Amino acid sequence: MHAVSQAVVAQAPEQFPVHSNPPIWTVAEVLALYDLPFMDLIYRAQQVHRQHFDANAIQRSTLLSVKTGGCSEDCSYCSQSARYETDVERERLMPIDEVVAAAQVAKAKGASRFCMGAAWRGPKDSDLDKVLEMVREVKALGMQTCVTLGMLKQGQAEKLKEAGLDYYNHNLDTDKAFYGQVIKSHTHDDRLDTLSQVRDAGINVCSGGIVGMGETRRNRAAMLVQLANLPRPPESVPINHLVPVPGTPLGDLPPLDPFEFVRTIAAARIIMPTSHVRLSAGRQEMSEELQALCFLAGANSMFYGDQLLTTGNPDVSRDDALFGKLGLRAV
Ligand code: SAM
Ligand code: DTB
Ligand code: SF4
Repeated sequence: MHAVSQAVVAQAPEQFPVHSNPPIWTVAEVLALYDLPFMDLIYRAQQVHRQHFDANAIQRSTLLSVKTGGCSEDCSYCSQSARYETDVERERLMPIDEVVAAAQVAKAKGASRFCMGAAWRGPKDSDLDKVLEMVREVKALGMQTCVTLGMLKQGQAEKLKEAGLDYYNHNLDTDKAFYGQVIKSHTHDDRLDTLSQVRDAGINVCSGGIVGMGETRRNRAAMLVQLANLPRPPESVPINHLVPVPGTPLGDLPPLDPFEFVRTIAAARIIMPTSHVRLSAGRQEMSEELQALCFLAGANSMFYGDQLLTTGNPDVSRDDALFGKLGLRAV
């Protein structure tokens, strides 16, 4: 059975049927969560959240783009695809000492994890060797390490594990049924294949998606179901709001209704009760009140640092002030 509190079962038993263990979620069940009155949904998400986490603790990761732009892939949202005219300049793989210096700054500011991103379809073995060195050196600073390098070939995940990598980020990005409308150069199954290589190598899985790309609520629910029903749910689930980037095909999309965004966080929290749910891209465009609602809905991780990969993130001073106002603790 799903981790449903007795109180909620008593309120709406027909919506939350009994399941075998481990739970397999259906899209209909997750749509039923989305359909709950907002207050009931948030209450339920808080109950689940508090069963598994300290509700006042937020994990903070800092991102660094170690290889920017010029990517071969056709992802309609991405500033770094070589197929679109955006303001992002193509850069070479960053020297290791610069990466380590950035990680030291992130650690001093209070990030527990350092996530290095590369605009690749996947790493060449020669590039991977340099990333392995970055992982070793960042790990030696006492930080958790994460990389996001695209699709992996056989054997690459094992090398990352040997270097001490803690997390590999590889997002499903959207529902399998909507995937081909947004990403044209690889498939949802390709993404799943890399995720299973990462899992098999014993690396923690970080996988989530983007909302606000013109998908339907059903697509959002289906994406969450595809994540929750992986052989093991990801340890970390980033929920990104699309950052519309001028020059990309999705560059002028209007934002998703904020309550729909919060509902997505709450649904993720309920169906992946032991995962960290990360309030990810799009936070710069959110009010403090909306971010607080996301934390109330069960988000317990965020990107911390003035930059994401190529777009902005709230200044650390603003985030520190928000943590102070809400009594949140960084972990
Ligand atoms: N190239 C690798 C890959 O695609 O997995 C790693 C880097 S890629 C930029 C990492 C993730 O950033 C994407 O999977 C997507 O979820 C997110 N992302 C990229 N551009 C975004 C945007 N404009 N708004 C929100 N999220 C975005
Ligand atoms: C994730 O889910 N979001 C991060 C991280 N994983 C790599 C990236 C967000 C990128 C936002 C657009 C940009 O800055 O280029
Ligand atoms: Fe390349 Fe990743 Fe951007 Fe797609 S999301 S274009 S694979 S950097």
